Amino acid sequence: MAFWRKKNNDPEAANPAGENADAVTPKVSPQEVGVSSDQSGAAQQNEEVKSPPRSGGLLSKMRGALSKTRQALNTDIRDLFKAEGRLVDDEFLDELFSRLIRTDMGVGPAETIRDDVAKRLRARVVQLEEVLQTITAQTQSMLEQESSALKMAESGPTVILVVGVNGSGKTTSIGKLANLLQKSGKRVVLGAGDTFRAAAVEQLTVWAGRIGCDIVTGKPEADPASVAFQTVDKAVEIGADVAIIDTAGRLQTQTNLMQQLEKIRRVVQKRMQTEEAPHEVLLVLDATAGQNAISQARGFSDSAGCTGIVLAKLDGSAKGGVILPIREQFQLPVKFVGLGEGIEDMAEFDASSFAEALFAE
Ligand SMILES: Nc1nc2c(ncn2[C@@H]2O[C@H](COP(=O)(O)OP(=O)(O)OP(=O)(O)O)[C@@H](O)[C@H]2O)c(=O)[nH]1
Ligand SMILES: [Mg+2]
Repeated sequence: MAFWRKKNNDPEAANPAGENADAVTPKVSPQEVGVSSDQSGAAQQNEEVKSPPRSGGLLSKMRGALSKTRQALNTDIRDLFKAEGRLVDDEFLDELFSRLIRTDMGVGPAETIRDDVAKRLRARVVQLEEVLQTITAQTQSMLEQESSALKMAESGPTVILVVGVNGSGKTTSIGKLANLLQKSGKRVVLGAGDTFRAAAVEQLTVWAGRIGCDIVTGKPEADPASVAFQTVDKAVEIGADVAIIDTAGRLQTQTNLMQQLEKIRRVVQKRMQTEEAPHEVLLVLDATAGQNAISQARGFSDSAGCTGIVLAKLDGSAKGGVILPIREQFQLPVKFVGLGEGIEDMAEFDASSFAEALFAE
C-alpha cells in the first residue's frame, strides 16, 4: 500500500471562497447540494484496508463469473484432444493459438502463451490437463502486478474518482466497493457526481441506503465539480476515511466532458490541499465489450489520469481474456473485478485466482 504526503485539512485553508477560488468554486450554492447521512453502518476509522477474504466463496464466485469464458475456451481446447492425447507440434500450436484469441485476449498474449506451451511441451504427447496447467501458470505470470490494494491517503479522506463510458458499470461498482470498504472498517461518503441523469442520483442513493453510508447529492444538472467539492468537504468534516465520487458516462473522445473530469480533479485537489488527490481514479471497463474496452482504456488513461481499472461484468462475458491485453498494454493495475450485480459481487483482483478461474477445469 502506498502512502501519501500529509494533507492539510484545515477547513479555512480549503475555503472555497478563498483565494483563486474562482477556478474551483462550485457554481452552485451549498444549498443546492444535499447531504444525507446514515451512519448506522459507519465504521471505525484508522484501520488498514483489509483485503476481502479469499474464501472458498469468493473463489467459487470468481469461477462462476468466468464460467462463460472458461467454457468457451476449454470446449475449444478440448476439441484439440483425442483420448490418447495429442502431439504438441506446429499444427497443434496453431490450433491452440486460434482458440486462445477467441477469448479476446488479443494476438500478443495468445502468442506468448502459445510460445510458452511450445517451449515446455513441444514434441511430447500431452493430455488436456497438462496443457491447461501450463496455460494457467503462464497466464498468472502475465497477470501478476505489484498490488491491487487501493492507495490510501496518509491523513484525511482518501478520494476515489470513478470514470468510464456510459453503462460500463460505474455506479454499481461504486456501491459494491463502498460495501467492501465499510465491511473492512472504513467510513465511506459517496458523491453523486452524475448530475446529468436524475435516475443516476437515485441509483447511488439506493446503494448508500443499502450500505448505510453518507451520500452527497446535487440538484439536477448541478455542476459535477461542485458535488465533488461538497463530497470531499463532507468527508473531511465527518472524518470519513474514503470519499467515492461517481461521474456521468462519457466517451474518451468528448473533449468537453473530459475537461469536466479535469475540473473535478482540480476542485478535489483544492479542497484536499494536495495534488495527490484524487488518490485513485478508477476506470470501469465492461468486460463484455471485449477488445472495445482496450480503446476505452487507452483514451481514458491518457486524458483522465487513471490509476487503476475495475473490470466489471465478468460474469456476463465470454471475453474474460480481455484482461490480458489490458494488463499488457497499460501500466494500470486491475484493482477490482465485478462478478455480478449484487452488493457482494466484487473481488479485489488476484492474478492467481483469476488465471485459475479462467482455465481450470
Ligand atoms: N452482470 C453484471 N452486471 C453488472 C455488473 N456491474 C454493473 N452491472 C449492470 O450493468 C448495468 C449498468 O450499470 P451501471 O452501474 O448503472 O453503469 P454506469 O457506468 O454507472 O452507467 P451510466 O451511469 O449510465 O454511465 C446495470 O444494469 C448494472 O446492474 C457486473 O459486474 N455484472
Ligand atoms: Mg452511473
